[in-house]
Amino acid sequence: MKQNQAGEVIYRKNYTAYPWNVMRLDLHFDIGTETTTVHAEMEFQLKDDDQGPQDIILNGSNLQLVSLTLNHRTLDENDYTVDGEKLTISNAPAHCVLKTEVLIHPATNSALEGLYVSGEFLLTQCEAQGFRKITWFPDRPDVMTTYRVTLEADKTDFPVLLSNGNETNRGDLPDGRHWVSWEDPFPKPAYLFGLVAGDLSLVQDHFTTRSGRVVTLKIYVEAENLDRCEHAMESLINAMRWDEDRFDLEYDLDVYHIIATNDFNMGAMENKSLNIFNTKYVLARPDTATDIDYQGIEGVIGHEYFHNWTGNRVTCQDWFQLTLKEGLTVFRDEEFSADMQSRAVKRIQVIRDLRIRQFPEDDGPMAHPIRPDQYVEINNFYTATVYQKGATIIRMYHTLLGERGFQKGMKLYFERHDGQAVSCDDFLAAMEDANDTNLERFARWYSQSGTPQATVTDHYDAVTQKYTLTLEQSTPPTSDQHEKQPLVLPFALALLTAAGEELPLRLEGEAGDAAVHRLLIVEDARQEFTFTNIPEAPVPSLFRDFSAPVKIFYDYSKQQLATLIKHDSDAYVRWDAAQRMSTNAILEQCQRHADGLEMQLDADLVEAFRGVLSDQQADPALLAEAITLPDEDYLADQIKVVDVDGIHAARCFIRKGLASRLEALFTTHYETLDDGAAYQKSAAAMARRSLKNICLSYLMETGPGEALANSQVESSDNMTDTLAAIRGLIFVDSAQADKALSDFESKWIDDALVMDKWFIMQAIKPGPDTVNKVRDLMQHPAFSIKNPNKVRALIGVFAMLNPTGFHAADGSGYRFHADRVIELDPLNPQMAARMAAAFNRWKRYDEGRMAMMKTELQRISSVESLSGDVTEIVANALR
Ligand code: 0A1
Ligand code: ZN
Repeated sequence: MKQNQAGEVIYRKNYTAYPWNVMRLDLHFDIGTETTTVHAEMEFQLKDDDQGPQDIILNGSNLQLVSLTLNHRTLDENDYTVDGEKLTISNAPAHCVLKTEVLIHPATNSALEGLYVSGEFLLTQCEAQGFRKITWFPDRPDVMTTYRVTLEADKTDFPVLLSNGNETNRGDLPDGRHWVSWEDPFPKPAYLFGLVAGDLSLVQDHFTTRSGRVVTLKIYVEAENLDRCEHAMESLINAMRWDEDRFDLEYDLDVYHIIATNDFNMGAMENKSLNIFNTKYVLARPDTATDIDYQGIEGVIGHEYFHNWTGNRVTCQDWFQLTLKEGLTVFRDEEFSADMQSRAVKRIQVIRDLRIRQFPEDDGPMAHPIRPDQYVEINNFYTATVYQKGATIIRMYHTLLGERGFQKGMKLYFERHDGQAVSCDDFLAAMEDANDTNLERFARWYSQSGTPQATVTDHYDAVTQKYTLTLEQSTPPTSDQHEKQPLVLPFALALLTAAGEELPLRLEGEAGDAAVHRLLIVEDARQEFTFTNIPEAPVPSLFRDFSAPVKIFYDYSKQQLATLIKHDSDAYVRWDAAQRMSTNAILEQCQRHADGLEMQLDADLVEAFRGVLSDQQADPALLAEAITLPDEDYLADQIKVVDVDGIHAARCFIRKGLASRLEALFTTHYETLDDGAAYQKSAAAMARRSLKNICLSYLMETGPGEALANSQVESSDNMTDTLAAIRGLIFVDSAQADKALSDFESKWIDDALVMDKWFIMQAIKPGPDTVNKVRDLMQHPAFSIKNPNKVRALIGVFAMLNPTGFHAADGSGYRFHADRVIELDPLNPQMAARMAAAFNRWKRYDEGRMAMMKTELQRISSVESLSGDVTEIVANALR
């Protein structure tokens, strides 16, 4: 039975503590691929033992119950009831030991939740509610206990047997079998349980913590991937050191495992000392992984490692508090990446990601606060809102309190709550108390959904030399919430002269030294700030470093934007100014396209880009960001009714125009950066590749591009350059594209991760014909609908990153995609729900497309025994 098929809504306000303490859990697994036998022994102690005997309620899903004993007495059906996913044992004494035996079937588990098979091994995924697919247990994060686990299996098929904590013993058994036992001394919730059994190869290193603990680091992969673990190991060691240096946090066990699997619904999972990773976030070699992949690995390895404190040592009281661990841990991994790479570039990537992925959530049918108030299926709430917006809320604490104040708050949080399951309120209270401050208003960020709009207007009085900025904030109603309140906005700003000088900022009535960069705190719906001694009408540099996650409205002139692009010392503001200028230019042409007028190239944009490309001082990676045009979905978000083809046409027109007007500059850069030097992993080398390849992408629009791309395919010694060149050839429909693709295919046919890239390159190609290509590719031997990476690469990319394909006017993209959601649902409801979300914003399109998308949503919703996961997404979309 699927989770919550009944569509029951769970409310945060109904939280009640579990009445029992679980004193310990002993598990014994008799491992088999077809059938695994699970023995569990748990000791219960009633929290309030003044009461008489009470019921024990346990969760279980798809378990074949063999036996149940309570204090050595075998229970029969008069002693317990099973109702759906709940097992109730009536009138258990205040202290008791419950033993269960169940059978589970890994080989037929295609949902990849609970115990399942991947290649030559078995593994588990328990977050959020997968432990109930393994054995009967109170599967909720506030029930924490210590685990002792014994794994027994055939020694040839399952030489490696792993679980959480330290290995305590092992031995051989008759008939070629063996066993290994594990003990995790740290009490943990069931969602952090992990088990791995099978034939895996090992890469090993060690890290000595500041206090002298020698930690063995083990990365387990399939044998053919042994030469692709170096970067992951280095990232892990860097993460361990960084957490000591920056957060004063040390690792707490003698061993740390990472296991890489091709079959995983998400990126990775932080099981205590037994992290399980999607191979995408472990395996890398210069010829198989791009620079983005390398950065992703560093970030995700960091993320899972940092969970050891923010998530594992202190965990969540209930799933509504998910952002307590996720927002905080994303903030930590962002800071880690910023400290390892270029802070400015990382910041821009994070902001772009938030705008592209999270802002649309606020504007769609699944809008929710970072701490939701209700859900049907918790798996649908592993969202950009909980993760990425959650991280921006943590960043705002950091901005308001400063690094020192923030770290004081963290310290108090751990002092108070180590070993506990707590709520976001506890985190906020620790920040307040450590800093002796009141964050009551700030707490609204946890309960209010939606993207606030900050509208800035200004007035300059040349006579008094006063400059007044007025900031008005409001949050538009969202699908889940109509009334909105003003929020606390950290408002970082500077004022620039037309020549780009930063002016000293003194508010009316202030004396003393004046800083050129100020952090103001906005709390009300409308606030005015008057600055004195301002010698000329300034250019405002607003929400520097994106100090609050808001949509910023200020009516910049082109001249002002040009000043910011050229001179602002804040990388985000510079980048944002360039994005604004490009966005305006593209949307203007989109309008002309709609009006049947000829499109025109904006001369100011050309000059601004020329300026950027002529900057000799700047980090090449920042230049690359600045000249990357906003993507089509972001552009679509800026207009009322999405004009899919108009946006595509206008963006292509501007790209082409820029390419031809600035061909000489692009060429010079390309030639300088394409220096024939051997691949290097450094941040500087990555920065150079990023600028080189964005230049190549422009040059593809003009004469020399094709030849350059062809020779880049030939000479490349790394995947970043290879992919950039092939993608370029595909986009311009080069006669060489097919050959490049088929050479790539023959070379990498046996490599699952690299073949994902091959699928992506084809699924992302703009235009209404791509749907047919995607349909054909589903028959390719390297594709499997059961594998989430393949589904994301081919189906997900087509539906979410290919607007002119998915939204083809004849509805073929929609029909194809709805068929895939329906096909996936019985196999893997979590993945099906993620795919179904492609239709979420159907109401933003023209009537024809709206009607077709609605039809597809209705078709999905009418499928018999549709999972709770997909039902929640589709029902919300149709509401
Ligand atoms: N806690 C993990 C994310 C995760 C969530 C659910 C999963 O399976 C359904 C797997 C991983 C993280 O934040 O990395
Ligand atoms: Zn996480």
